[in-house]
Amino acid sequence: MTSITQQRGVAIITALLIVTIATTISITISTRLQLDVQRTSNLIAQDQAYLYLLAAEEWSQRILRQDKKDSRTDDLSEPWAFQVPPLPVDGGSIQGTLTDLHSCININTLVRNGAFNETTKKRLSQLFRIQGLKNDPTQAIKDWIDADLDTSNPDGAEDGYYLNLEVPYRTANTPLYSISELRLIKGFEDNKAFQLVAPYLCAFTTDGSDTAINVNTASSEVLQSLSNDMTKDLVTKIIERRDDKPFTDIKDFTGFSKLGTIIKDIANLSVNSNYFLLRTQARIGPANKVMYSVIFRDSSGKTEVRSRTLRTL
Ligand SMILES: [Ca+2]
Ligand SMILES: [Ca+2]
Repeated sequence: MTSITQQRGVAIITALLIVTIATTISITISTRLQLDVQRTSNLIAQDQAYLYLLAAEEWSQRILRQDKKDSRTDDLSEPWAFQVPPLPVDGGSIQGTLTDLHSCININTLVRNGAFNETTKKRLSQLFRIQGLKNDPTQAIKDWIDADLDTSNPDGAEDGYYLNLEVPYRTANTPLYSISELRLIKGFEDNKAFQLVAPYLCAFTTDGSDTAINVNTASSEVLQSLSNDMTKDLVTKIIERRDDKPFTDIKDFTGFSKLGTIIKDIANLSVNSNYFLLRTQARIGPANKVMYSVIFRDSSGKTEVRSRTLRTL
């Protein structure tokens, strides 16, 4: 009897063992399957979000092309400048914002054929002064961009300066790709200085031509940088006037409130724009993608994407 009971006991334990192993195997398989399904659906959502971003890019170019047909000038009351709320799409939402890259000072225009572009130099120096920077970093920015390794006197900086830092690095000696690169340049080690001026600057490369400042879209600070004699009151007047009736050409602008006598250098000023920055964001299921595109629109209204970057600019 004892032997039969013992045998039953062994049989029950063996059966339990087999059930446990079978259960473990099936749980492992189902967990892997679930992970695979999740991974695949994440990838599909990422791809879908990217395609929505490309569609938004095309849509924005259409708006810009239409704008060229509708108007000769560009100002902030036009459809391309509207802030639209997120648009619901299948599985999520999408949002796009176009900004005029002629409303800021393109830092890369500081250097022309290896030398200072005096117009941009004056405007940048004025902007830095208005924004309360203690030292004028224009010479250091020029050295960072120009191809040579000759340090500008007295405030420039080339490899000799940067290689002696605690974490050494070399000068780029090429135009900035992103405004955040400024943080590497002498004078901007302090984040505060960068935060004070970054909203009024942009960094992109053009096909060789200088980027003009569009007086119909430029911010108060950029307008004030156009002359040492430009007062805040005058800037307010300019903005009130262009909100009421955008400037039709530069003569219209300089004729307003005797601006012609205040702004001595009217080079690189315009009332229309060629370069725009598009920021698009798509949220599809678990995917949340952000893309920045620089869109160029030529004088005939044709558009093309000059650069495209995901997540950060
Ligand atoms: Ca327009
Ligand atoms: Ca250099």
